[in-house]
Amino acid sequence: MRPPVVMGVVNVTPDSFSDGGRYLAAGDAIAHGHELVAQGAGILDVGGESTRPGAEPVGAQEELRRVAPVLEGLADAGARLSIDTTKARVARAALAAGADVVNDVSALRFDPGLAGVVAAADCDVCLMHMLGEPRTMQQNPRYDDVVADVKAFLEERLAFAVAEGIAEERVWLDPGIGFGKTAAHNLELLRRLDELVAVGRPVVVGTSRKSFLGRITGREVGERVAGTIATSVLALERGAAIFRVHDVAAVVDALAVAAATLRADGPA
Ligand code: PMM
Repeated sequence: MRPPVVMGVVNVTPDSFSDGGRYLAAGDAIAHGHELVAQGAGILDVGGESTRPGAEPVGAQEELRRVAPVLEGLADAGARLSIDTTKARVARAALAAGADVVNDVSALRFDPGLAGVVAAADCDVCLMHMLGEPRTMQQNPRYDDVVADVKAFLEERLAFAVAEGIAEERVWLDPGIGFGKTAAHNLELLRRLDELVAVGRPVVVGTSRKSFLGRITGREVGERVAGTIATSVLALERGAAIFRVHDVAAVVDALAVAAATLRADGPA
């Protein structure tokens, strides 16, 4: 098993569900990114558009105004930089500013130009499952079999990416926890994550502070680190490779212990 990689979240948005508005000033976002690297993040995921349920879309110009100075300020932070965007224009500028991962919650569905940008840059790309779009995705989501449906979607998007000239080795897959899913759907995806891992690409999981953890524990958004850890450790055991979280220090420790236990080669 490869060591788990933690992707720390740097949201430069006024309205993200757990940290909206906290790091809207570039200087605050850059300082936060450095702090997450010090805590053990191997990747920083910088985003300028909220994808919370019901969120209104943001234009490319405003998104770039938010993320460009932050990417530049984090270029030498000591972690890989990922740009969380669905837009070709934002991705192209972010890659020029030092990002080398494109994290697209639409899995190359929203902007027909994005696949070409990724192919030309030969960078890594995370393709995430979402039912529909953020404005409407939580309105009565339904599946025949959520795991089979998500797997079929991700396989189709992987084939699309390859047909567009993206190397298969560059693609990461993500079930999109909370994106058009009930709490029961999220739990089933985590329980059967090995079925997505079986596709053969690195699997990214983002449970961090999400509302289904609040449904189970009764905790507010800032108090869901224990739930984030429980789900991350179980996802590791089922083969997840990359963990997108806000509470980096706690999750890094939890995953280090879990990984050592699974490998049975921890400290003597
Ligand atoms: N979740 C959010 C945003 N981007 N990207 C990936 N690949 N996976 C996720 O689960 C994911 C994501 C929403 O969380 P945030 O508003 O706290 O960033």
